[in-house]
Amino acid sequence: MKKNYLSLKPIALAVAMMSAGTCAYANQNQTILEDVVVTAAQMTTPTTIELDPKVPRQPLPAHDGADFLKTVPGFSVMRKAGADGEPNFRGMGGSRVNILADDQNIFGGCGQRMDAPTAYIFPEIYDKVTVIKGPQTVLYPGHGSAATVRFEKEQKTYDKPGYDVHASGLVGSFGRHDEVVDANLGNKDFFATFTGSNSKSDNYKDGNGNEVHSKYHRYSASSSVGVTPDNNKRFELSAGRSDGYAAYADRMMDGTKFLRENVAAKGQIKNVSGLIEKVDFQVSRNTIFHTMSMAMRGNPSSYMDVTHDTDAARVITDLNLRATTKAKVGMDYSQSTHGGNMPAHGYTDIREDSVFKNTALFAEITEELTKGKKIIAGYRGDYWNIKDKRSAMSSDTAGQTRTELTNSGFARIENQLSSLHNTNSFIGIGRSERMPDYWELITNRRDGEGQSGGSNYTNDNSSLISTKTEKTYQLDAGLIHKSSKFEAGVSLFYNQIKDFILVDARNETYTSGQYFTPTSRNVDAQTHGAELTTTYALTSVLKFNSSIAYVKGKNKTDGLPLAQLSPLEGRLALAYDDKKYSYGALLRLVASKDEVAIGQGNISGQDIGKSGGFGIFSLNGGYKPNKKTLIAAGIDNLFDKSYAEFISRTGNPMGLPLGYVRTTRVNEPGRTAWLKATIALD
Ligand SMILES: [Cu+2]
Repeated sequence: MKKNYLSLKPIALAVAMMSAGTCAYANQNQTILEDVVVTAAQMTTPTTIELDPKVPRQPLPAHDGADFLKTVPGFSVMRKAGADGEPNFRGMGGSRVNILADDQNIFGGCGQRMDAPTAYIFPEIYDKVTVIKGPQTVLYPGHGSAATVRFEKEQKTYDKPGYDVHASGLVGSFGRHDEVVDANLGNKDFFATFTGSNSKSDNYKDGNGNEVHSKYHRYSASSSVGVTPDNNKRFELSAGRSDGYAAYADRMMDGTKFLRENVAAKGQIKNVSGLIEKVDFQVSRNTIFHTMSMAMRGNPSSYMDVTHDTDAARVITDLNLRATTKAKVGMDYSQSTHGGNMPAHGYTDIREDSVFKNTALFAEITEELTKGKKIIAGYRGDYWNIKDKRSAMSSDTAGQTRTELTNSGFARIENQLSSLHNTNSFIGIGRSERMPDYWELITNRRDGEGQSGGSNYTNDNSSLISTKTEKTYQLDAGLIHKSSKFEAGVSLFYNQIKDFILVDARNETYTSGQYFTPTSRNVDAQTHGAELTTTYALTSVLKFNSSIAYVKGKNKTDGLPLAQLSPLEGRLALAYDDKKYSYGALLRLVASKDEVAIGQGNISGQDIGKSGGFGIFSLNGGYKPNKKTLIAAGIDNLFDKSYAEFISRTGNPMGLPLGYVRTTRVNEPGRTAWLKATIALD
């Protein structure tokens, strides 16, 4: 009985605080101070969360896009080692979370999924990160069914000669050090930006003191130059390059090259006419060259290279249809070519294996019904053309092309409540039709046939034609309240997923070949859940933050729980901030997980087994000697607890260098101390 009471306590407390807060502190306009060190991101609007990637976070994220999202309730990250984790939102992994850098899709290249798109994204060089929950937008290429995450650079423009520079340096346990600079300058006619980042870490140790094969190094540089002929026009050219390496604790090879090169041309024209408020357009090219090898384990001759090149174009127009009606309409085009070699089998040259072409038209319309009440609806149609370029020896759909039209749409009502002050609510329905991705169609094999006799590759079992599109029908609802002493956000969702693409690697019926190539299976699934965040100002300098994330789901076809759903998680944080000094404490509580579907999951990984609950305690502090400088420090996992997340990869399999301990899952880092200094010059 006592145990039940304890486990329900965070929810009960949060609900009690919500009701107390709404009555006592309604109708005050002042807002609570922002976090100095972010431990749980609060909702910005009922459907979105906006994050400032230049602000320190706890626990200390790896310098990549996935780890950065960990502070958003509902996100979990599958750990492979020190960097390059896989983001998962509400139990949905892989391409269901649409990751965009400057509204461009960066697809990873690795068939074994070493490089999620977020492995190529260094958050701190961006100015804003926006998470849109559910299928409640149709405006972006790659259309995410579970969430859309935009990493954006906000181009600064100058009326007179000026500059803005953000620079930071970080040192931490396990030899970690990061250096980041984001410099912008310009005058009324021109602007230029330069960003650079460098991040390095040695192997970390888990709470038991065991070293994890996890060292990494990442570096990036990018630059853009542009002209602003007048206040309404902006044209820009940009280029960027990043590379690095990362050791992996969950497999027999490491990532020894992650080269991304990017060029883009962008333009914006505002106030074109009374009808056309704004036109944005861009063309871009992203190339990935990734190498996995055993070089970090003393065997450089064992390696494989993969390439993934994406050319894209996009135009979006903001229209003022009437005083109360606004619309965004646009078009996306992309073409992605994937290739690779297999030196172990004598092929050292890169051969193309597939080309994905996508053309999309989209429109989103907003109608203001009355003051504070609006309806937003959108439609996106994507036309797909996917060609299998493998040889007849490695695919029984060699030379074949699949074409498909996918339809996605949503409608929601947003309402400023008259009964509760400073409170916005929304309810929306959405349908998202997701084309299977490269991994689901080309890397994996099809369902319904036995093992192909121990052959090297998927051979005669291509899933190109057989794997159906995934249709998500989702109801989203939310409420957000902000007043001077209390803020709260609740979001709820319920869905039915027809033809959910389950990656099944349970046993030899579902896998084949020396790489245990798993199957892409269509099953019917259902998930539901909620996220809840609250902030309560105890005094003018002391506040209490809490968050809860919950998701539950089932695989109806197999009569099993749906795999890769994170357990219930809650965070409680106390933060003191007198604008010069700040102190914070964070307790993260994760429940145990008994409902599992071992061997099933998504392109990132599958369920390993049940997992136990844990609580992790962390501390942070900050010092602001002036408005431009912040020195922040933290100790994550203060009590050096040994633990692993439920969503994780199997730890240290065969093939690791001597001296590493095999664990069921890749263990999280033990006690980690860090110090970060940030300065802004303008
Ligand atoms: Cu790889």
